[in-house]
Amino acid sequence: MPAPGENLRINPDRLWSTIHELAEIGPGIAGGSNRQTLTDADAEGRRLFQQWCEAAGMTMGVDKMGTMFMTRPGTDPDALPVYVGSHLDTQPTGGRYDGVLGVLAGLEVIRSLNDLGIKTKHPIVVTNWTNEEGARFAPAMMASGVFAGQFGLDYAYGRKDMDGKTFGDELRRIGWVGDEEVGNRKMHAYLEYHIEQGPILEAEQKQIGVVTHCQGLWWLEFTLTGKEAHTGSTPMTMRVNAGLAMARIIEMVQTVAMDAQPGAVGGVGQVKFSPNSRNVLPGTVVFTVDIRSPDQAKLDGMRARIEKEAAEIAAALGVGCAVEAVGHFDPVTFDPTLVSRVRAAAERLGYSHMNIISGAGHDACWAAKVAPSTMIMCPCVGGLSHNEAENISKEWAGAGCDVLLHAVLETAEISG
Ligand code: HGY
Ligand code: MN
Ligand code: MN
Repeated sequence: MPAPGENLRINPDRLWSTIHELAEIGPGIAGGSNRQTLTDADAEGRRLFQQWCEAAGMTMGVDKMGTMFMTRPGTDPDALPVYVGSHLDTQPTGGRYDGVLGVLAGLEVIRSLNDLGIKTKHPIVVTNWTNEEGARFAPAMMASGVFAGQFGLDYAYGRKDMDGKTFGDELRRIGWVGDEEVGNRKMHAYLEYHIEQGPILEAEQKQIGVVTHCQGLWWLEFTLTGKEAHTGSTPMTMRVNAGLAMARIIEMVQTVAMDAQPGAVGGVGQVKFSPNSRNVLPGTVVFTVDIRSPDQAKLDGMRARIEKEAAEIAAALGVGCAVEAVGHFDPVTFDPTLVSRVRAAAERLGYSHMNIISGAGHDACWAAKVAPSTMIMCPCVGGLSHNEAENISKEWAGAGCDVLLHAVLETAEISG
């Protein structure tokens, strides 16, 4: 199968304007996005994406996790589709590009193929996975996880947000429960284009990240039980201080991650005090420890040490300690054939590139369980993400989308 010509490129202006039109839906307070999964803003963004795809001649399928599959037919109806995609849901203080770039780059590939009058043997399906972020409902990459058989549908439907609302009720409320069984679709291949969300590509002045692996992850949710008491009149020797235990555990997580260098991270992003009153010692503290490493043994060793030492810290303070793994995937190796196609496309198009391991988790990590999968990355300014100031250039966005076009065409096979 001849590779597409180096002059085959997408329309970067259209990609860029489409990204910023979607950003008008669920705007953040500082220029980014707040389009959390299963909110009204998420529903509005879904409808706009559906309109754009149907205008480009695609038809929509939706599964019982609300994942959107937008199909451009191939010339061989029996050929398994090539899937491209990412996610349209965002963090509460997210940027405009995390996830969105990959979904709308998939749409741009279809729009460009339509402009160029190119048909492919395999159908192409542009995918918007529900709840990639896991910010409102843990775990992250939830819908792609159910699709890959990692979580059951009932488990996913029962997950609750901080206000006690369930995933299932919220999906029904926004009217996006599809009729397809989750995971019935078979993929010829899956490709995901995403911002790096780290500083390496920009620092190395490379336009394209050829993603060979993704680091593994554990999300450990701790529930510490202390004794609610007056912060003023309770003597220090009479306190059962769950807040103090949390602080010591977070300090320990930092030590464990530093001891595991290089190639490990650990931290806490979300804490809930109850009753969360400024002059009441907390009765309960719930927080999630996020640890990651590309090295399986290192990742599991960190988990074991954190759970052991957290129990010791809590016991020394008389604080109850329970832990539940609410998110996990092992380090991922992406498909070597697809990785080579991405690298060859960057080379052919004249874009600087380097191999990279993804620091963030992505739906591609679960897709890799059921189909040959890989990722393409573009730099982001200062490596900043999960922050409203997340920023990329139109040139960076367009370069990665050109590479996606070429890798998809080689995989879906041009047929006229
Ligand atoms: O947590 C992650 O790595 C992804 O952004 N959900
Ligand atoms: Mn993402
Ligand atoms: Mn994200």
